[in-house]
Amino acid sequence: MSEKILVFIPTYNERRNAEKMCRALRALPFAPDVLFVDDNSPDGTGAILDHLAAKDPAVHVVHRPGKQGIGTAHLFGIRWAYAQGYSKLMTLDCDFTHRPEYLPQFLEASRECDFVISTRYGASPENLKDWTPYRRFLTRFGHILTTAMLGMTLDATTSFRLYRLDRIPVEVFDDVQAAGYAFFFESAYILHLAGFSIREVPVVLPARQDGESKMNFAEVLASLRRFLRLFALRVMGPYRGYHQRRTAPRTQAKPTAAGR
Ligand SMILES: Nc1nc2c(ncn2[C@@H]2O[C@H](COP(=O)(O)OP(=O)(O)OP(=O)(O)O)[C@@H](O)[C@H]2O)c(=O)[nH]1
Ligand SMILES: [Mg+2]
Repeated sequence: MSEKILVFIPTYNERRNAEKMCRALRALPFAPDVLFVDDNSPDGTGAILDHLAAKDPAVHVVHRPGKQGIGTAHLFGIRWAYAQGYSKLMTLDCDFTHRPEYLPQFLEASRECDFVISTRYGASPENLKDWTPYRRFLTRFGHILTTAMLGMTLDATTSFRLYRLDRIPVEVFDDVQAAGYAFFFESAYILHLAGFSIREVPVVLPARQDGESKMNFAEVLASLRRFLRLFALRVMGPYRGYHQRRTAPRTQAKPTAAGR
């Protein structure tokens, strides 16, 4: 079966990155279709994206009326990709911390698994060296919580990933509730619990190239609350997620060692 590949990017105030990112993605050897979901960015990113979509039919833009959170944007992108019949969905940020040059490696890794996730912990020790100490601390703290509270070694807080939509049923994503940045570790946890096979691709992450971070203190608190909730569900009893609603056990694609 031929692959139908989509790259999804949420945008909020990415005026200086959007066009460059779109060009970099379309220049990849497999020339993926691209979907942007813009939350009515005050800096005019939406108009730039409309211009790009008007020039290239493989570029799609969805506008939402206001800032609704990075998690709901990703869920929207995932459901949109299923509805349009894509077999693989790659997701990344618009700020060039996630370099499009890695995507062919993701594609290669996806041949043997259901879900590919980047990891900042297997690459060079120089990784994250451009980041501010605060941002580096948040990322490392998130990783400590992922390991200690969810029992996963995956770099679960990253959005730099690939989902095999041809192998993951869309209902899996019904269990993801987080609207903000917690979407990333919650969705990774659900995929991990459900036994989907996961491969990790080591990446080096430079700091954001232009514009400002949207990761604020409210997002940090919301993530902490979600970590606690998932931890409570984990220790108090079976987590009633997709993996328990399944009627038949999965036979294809055995889970790999990654993240177990
Ligand atoms: N549509 C939409 N996009 C968002 C929202 N919040 C963040 N984004 C986008 O999501 C991606 C990640 O946001 P960032 O601000 O880079 O968050 P981060 O990667 O944690 O922070 P830095 O890279 O350190 O700046 C970027 O492409 C943002 O423009 C949102 O509420 N809605
Ligand atoms: Mg970023």
